[in-house]
Amino acid sequence: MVGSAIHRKLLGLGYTNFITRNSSELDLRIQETVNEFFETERPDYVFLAAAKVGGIWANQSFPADFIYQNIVVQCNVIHSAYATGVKKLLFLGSSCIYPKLAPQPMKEEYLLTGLLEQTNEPYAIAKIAGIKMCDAYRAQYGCNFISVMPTNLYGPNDNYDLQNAHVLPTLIRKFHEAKQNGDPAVTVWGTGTPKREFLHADDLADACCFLMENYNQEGLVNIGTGEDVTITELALLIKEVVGYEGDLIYDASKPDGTPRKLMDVSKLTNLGWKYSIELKEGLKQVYADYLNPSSLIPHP
Ligand code: GFB
Repeated sequence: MVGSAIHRKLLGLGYTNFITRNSSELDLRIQETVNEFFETERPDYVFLAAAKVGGIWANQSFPADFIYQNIVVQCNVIHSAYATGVKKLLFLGSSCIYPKLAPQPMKEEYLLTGLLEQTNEPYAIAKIAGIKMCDAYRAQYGCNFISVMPTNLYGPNDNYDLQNAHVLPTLIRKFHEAKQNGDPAVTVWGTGTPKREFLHADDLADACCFLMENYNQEGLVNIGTGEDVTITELALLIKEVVGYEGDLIYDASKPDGTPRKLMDVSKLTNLGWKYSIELKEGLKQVYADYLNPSSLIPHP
């Protein structure tokens, strides 16, 4: 989802000289393969969007996969980027790197000031390692490697799996299927009270290109809207967009996760960037994509 959005954005900005690989063409978990790829292709600029990602259930169910695959992919790519003289690399992290009970909204300097949320600690630790690796290569070798922390994302090419995906695409599918089947209610996990911030992948891609062109410092930059909604508010919005008439029921046996993770986006705003796709508008867009997947631009 993120890689294809960045590719679309760069095409729109007029860039033409791309080197892309999908996961079946290049397995970033294998160090030798990654070294060979960088030695042969010699990219100048790298967007490291590849990651093992998933929703709260997937993070809880596959903690070993989340910590191992993310650490090994970013180690291989960041080190090869250094070894082959990449001019600049942008590493994508996640808002879950911040402490579970961080003051809200969360500023970049809250990193490593408290305990992490249990449901995604292995993923968060991997992403924190990626930030620290970029900073270490900058400090020791002078590499221009930057880190950006997106909030919860959605957009074309999202994962709609009922069990392992994130809340927004899963609820689109649940409401759509309930409407089609005439089901009386849709099940929402947890209590519905946690708050989440949602950013469209096209806005994220726009911010990544903006930072690739304009930001050259250590540390991290939050990318978000600076606005959040409760899971119940999100569910009601999706219900409206899908046109479902039934009820919501809550499954308290499922985890809520962190109570709130709203990004403080003042660093990015001060650099001159702001999101443009409002949540309701974005939901209408992705629901249209969901209904007509052939309209999607293929993954590069
Ligand atoms: O999007 P989500 O899976 O992950 O869940 P996180 C967000 C909230 O939505 C939780 C609730 O409180 C869920 O209990 N929820 C309600 C649902 N209904 C559903 C449903 O049908 N499916 C899902 N998946 N959730 C992930 C992290 O956290 O967010 C990752 O685990 C990463 O590491 C990612 O940071 C952005 O927002 O809690």
